[in-house]
Amino acid sequence: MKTLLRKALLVLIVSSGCATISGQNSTDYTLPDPLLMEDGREIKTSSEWTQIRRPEILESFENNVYGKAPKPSKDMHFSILTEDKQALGGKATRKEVAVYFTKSKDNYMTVLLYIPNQRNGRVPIFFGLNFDGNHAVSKEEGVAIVRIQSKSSTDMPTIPARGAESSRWPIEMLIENGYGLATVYRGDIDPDYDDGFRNGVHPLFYSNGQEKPEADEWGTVAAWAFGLSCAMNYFEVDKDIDAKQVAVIGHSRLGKATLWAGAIDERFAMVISNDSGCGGAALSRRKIGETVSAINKNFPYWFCDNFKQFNDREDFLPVDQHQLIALIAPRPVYVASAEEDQWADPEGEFLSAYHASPVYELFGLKGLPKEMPKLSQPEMQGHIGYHIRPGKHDITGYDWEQYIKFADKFFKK
Ligand code: GTR
Repeated sequence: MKTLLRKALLVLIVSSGCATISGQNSTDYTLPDPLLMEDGREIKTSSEWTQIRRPEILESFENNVYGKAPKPSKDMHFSILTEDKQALGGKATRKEVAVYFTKSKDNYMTVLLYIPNQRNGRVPIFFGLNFDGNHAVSKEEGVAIVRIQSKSSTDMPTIPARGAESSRWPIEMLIENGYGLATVYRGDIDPDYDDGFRNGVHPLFYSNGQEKPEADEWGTVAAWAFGLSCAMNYFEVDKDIDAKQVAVIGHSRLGKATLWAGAIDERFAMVISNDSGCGGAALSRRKIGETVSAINKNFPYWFCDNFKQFNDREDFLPVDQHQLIALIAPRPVYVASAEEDQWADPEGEFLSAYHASPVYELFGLKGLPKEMPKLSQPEMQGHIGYHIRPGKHDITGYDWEQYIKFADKFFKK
């Protein structure tokens, strides 16, 4: 009965193009309308969206949330470090590729790649950052243990065991389904602790005399997104990879970086957010679970400094996260939640994907229906997919099964 009442209380009023949502769980809020230009005019066509509204929203996210980042450098270059054509018992070719961020050989990230040996031509790939090092993704001895970063500026790094993160990366399942997998250790791009931006990629791009990013310049999430784009430059020259079929995927904080990478870099053909929560798929204005002030307090280096102006002032944010998802249109996007992951606000993740739908509809595509899918009932009929599964904050085999089904729809027509 209580749930019914709560549901009945969740009313959606569409007034002058803005959705005002009220419910028992969250305070009332009004979402900024993706289809209203800053001068108040309404967007009516997909070309108006692409030419006018999309750049407005993108710029606002850059200035207020993630910060501006450089484009991958023209001096970027690559080298194949290792190649094993008989990986996974002969099912795959495994490569490790150094992606140098600039002309220098000093700063690079290592892309670990698995390509199915049974293939006709280039293959679509799933690509995502990992938490603990490439050797933690795969149990194979041949994978190098890269420079694992410490968890803070004072701790000594501890090296996770080989395969420690392998439950999150079902490499064989992907290979059997005809997909390649590419992954990079987040710490290769920017270590995940606050060191005043002295390490990682930021200093490589400072202007003369600059010591840290400006208030509207990139934090760590944007740096990770930058790394994802750099890897994309490599995929474009690898003859085994179909660079037009790269699904970028990320869990949690890396899901935030993934959505942002998908928004700024339209070369990513599909974007998948797994439990990305605050600063990812979840609507900030709901203030449920992790809030803007909580995330800025605990991780002051993830977003740009300007984002801190919205601590406890979410309603003043010129954007909200449904617009981040809308920036991915018309490319397919998938948002997933876990029931016990209340910190990431599953309903807020769903609502944000749902409120991106009008932009997909401009392109004549289907977004999400209004009703939040029930547990373990994935919705993927349109270009926006969503599921919520039982269990904790994690990325599981069940999540991957849905992502493969969704990718099959678009990549294996
Ligand atoms: C939490 C953080 C979340 C999420 C998560 C993770 O501590 O509050 O925003 O990113 O970490 O990355 O696992």
